[in-house]
Amino acid sequence: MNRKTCILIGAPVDSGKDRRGCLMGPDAYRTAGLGEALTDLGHKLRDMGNLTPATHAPDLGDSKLHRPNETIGWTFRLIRAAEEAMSRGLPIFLGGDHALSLGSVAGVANHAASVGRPQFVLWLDAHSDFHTPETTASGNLHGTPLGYVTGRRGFGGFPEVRNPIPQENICILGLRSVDAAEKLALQGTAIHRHDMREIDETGIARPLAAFLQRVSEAQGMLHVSLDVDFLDPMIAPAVGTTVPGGATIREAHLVMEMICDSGLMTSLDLVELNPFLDDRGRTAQVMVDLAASALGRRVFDRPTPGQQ
Ligand code: HAR
Ligand code: MN
Ligand code: MN
Ligand code: MN
Repeated sequence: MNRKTCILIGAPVDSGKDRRGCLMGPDAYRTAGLGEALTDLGHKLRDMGNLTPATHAPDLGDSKLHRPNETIGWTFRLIRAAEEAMSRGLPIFLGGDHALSLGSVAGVANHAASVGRPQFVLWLDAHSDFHTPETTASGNLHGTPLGYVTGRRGFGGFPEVRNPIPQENICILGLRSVDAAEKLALQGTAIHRHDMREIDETGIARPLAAFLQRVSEAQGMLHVSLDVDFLDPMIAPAVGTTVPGGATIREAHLVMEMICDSGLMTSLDLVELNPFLDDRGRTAQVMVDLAASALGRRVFDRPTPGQQ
């Protein structure tokens, strides 16, 4: 893989849900050796430290949403951070909960538009995160980033999405927990989505290879958003929303290795790690190892199915 400048952007977003702890994520990734793993692979590293949200109105607890104003502050800040980092290297957003992706994805899409390339998004998650502030039953905005970046209505107070991601440019892998309202909304979309049943039946390589092929043909930019709960809770317990039946270590590394082989990834989110729930750091370590696979480490040194 060619050498990159990896830009670590700590985004200790903890406002996207009730349960606290994701704010410790960026430092857990650093402690688990993310920086060293990337420099060992020959990449250049810049660590921007941990960001803080833009100035925002106080959250007074008078909304059905959990801390909307803090999330709005984070979204403003992260859009700008993403735009700036994209012209200098490959940003890796260290979450923080998945509400950070309202900003990271909207920001990288602005950059892609500025260079005249289409933006694609690979969403690795048990959940579809396609709610809007109007449809969410939980009030947890970490369930809304794909709704926001595709330009769904109902995000009053948030930055305007200047470059919505076209639905057909999104692929979700790993689904196994989708709310009724989201399911209904997704049914009318062109978002590519593959649940664990399909992955069990066909393998994870087939839908991923088809998606990467489309990104490549369109000469697109590829943002990868890796939610800890994409993984099975037995290998990745440090997440507030565990759902049994997730990806195995082997499936997850294959996804990352195929992304690496494609040479297409231009930005990455590592989200939803809650170190408070971890078991001697092993979830942080798995996430670091997966990021390393996406950036050139060969864990299982064998040809990728479908590319032999
Ligand atoms: N769909 C549920 C909700 O909106 C759960 C969302 C959970 N999201 C995450 N990120 N953990 O994927 O509340
Ligand atoms: Mn998510
Ligand atoms: Mn999830
Ligand atoms: Mn395995």
